[in-house]
Amino acid sequence: MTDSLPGLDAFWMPFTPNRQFKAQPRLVVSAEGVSYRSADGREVLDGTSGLWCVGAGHRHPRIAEAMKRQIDTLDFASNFQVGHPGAFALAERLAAVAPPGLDRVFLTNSGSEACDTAMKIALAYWRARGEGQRNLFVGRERGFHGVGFGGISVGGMTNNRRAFGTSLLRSDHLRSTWDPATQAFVRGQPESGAEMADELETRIVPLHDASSIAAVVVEPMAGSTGVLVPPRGYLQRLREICDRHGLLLVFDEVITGFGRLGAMFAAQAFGVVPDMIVFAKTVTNGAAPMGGVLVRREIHDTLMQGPPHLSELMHGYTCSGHPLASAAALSMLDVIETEALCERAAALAPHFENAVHSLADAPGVVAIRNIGLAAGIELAPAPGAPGRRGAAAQAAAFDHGVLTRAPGDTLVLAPPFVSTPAQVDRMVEALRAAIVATASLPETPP
Ligand code: PXG
Ligand code: PLP
Repeated sequence: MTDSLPGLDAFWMPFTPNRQFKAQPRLVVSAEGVSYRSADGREVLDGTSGLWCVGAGHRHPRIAEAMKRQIDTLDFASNFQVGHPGAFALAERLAAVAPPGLDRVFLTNSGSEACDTAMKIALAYWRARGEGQRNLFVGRERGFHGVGFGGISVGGMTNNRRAFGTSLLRSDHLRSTWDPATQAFVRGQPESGAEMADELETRIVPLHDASSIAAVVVEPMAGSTGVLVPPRGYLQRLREICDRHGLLLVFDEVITGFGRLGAMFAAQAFGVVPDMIVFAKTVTNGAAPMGGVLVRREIHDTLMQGPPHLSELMHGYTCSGHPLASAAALSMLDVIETEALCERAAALAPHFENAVHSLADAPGVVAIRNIGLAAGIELAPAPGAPGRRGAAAQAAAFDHGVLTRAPGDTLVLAPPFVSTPAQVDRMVEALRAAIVATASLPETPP
């Protein structure tokens, strides 16, 4: 198998230390259920659900069948001025499973496009209402909203902004909800900390004035910065403050959407309804690229104006609502329903919680966070080299047969919803082995 692999030089890999990877490549060549097969023939458990996408497990037969049927019927049609039934059917299904009121759907090809789309809808909405001065976005430190210029403006990951810094939109940021002093080994939602939301009302609104704020954009649970779980009541408090000051609230559910927290959306898991929900990833089980925005009907209706022969919103992507992605998403929604995937995720969560918290005594573990089927195990950094231990532990876990993610020195585990308790245990054992193996790294990187 290895002999037939291509050269590695030309592909500039996304969000990857390219030189290090190409010196020691980790390639997977096939997948089934919760496992990959590596190029050297080993089984590797997918502890990331394919970067938070593959909740139903890899190569789900129903999704594969739907996509095969679709490509043999209508391979492609754009949705610019013509349309195909799949995108309409999908939007209708999504509206039916969304929180009440969010029943208009804009489709994109990624979470990044979906974040930028939500931000553009917010700007257009306020202009349509004669409040075009509302152009400041409020995000949160350690928030990730993709890599578009909107997303990095409202995002709070400094490394993602630094190299591009001068062209960003106006933004301000709430503090992150992570408080190591009180939350280090809390299981699930921290009981205290809801008051962290008050900063929106006590600092940000007075500083900028509500009349300049277009929207507040947050992940209900910050995923890519290592699983930061909102304190109980925090999101409710954000909603109340937004209501008091007339601000739009956008939940970025690219990671939490479609079952990760044991409900279709985090909005439902936490009982807080935002004005827009951004989604991607699990909507197609990763089988085709797709993202989108669920929009409160009043926002949509406000924009349905202007001359009838002109687009109401000058925005869209060639592949918005692509037939193959629409077919994949429609069958994923069937699978979520018929296989009760949200319920399965919820049922597996307590076992998962116990398993990840069993790592508390592993060397150098300084915090463990979890909710639903997401967990972050934070390691003490190697002296003077933040991120190096995380990267080494991620590589070691792969050698021990589990794919994990390492933002900084945190190992993230996010198993497919269809994992068995035994598979979760194997994932956690491999993490323990990786944590032990990297407890003291040699001075010079190998
Ligand atoms: N919003 C959120 C909350 C995300 O998690 C995006 C937007 C962007 O989606 P696209 O489809 O444009 O990648 C994401 C993406 C990680 C990791 O290591 C997570 C993401 C991307 C890359 C790595 O957890 N999430
Ligand atoms: N650049 C050019 C030259 C294009 O013609 C288009 C779309 O037609 C785009 C960029 C945008 O591509 P997409 O619609 O796939 O986002």
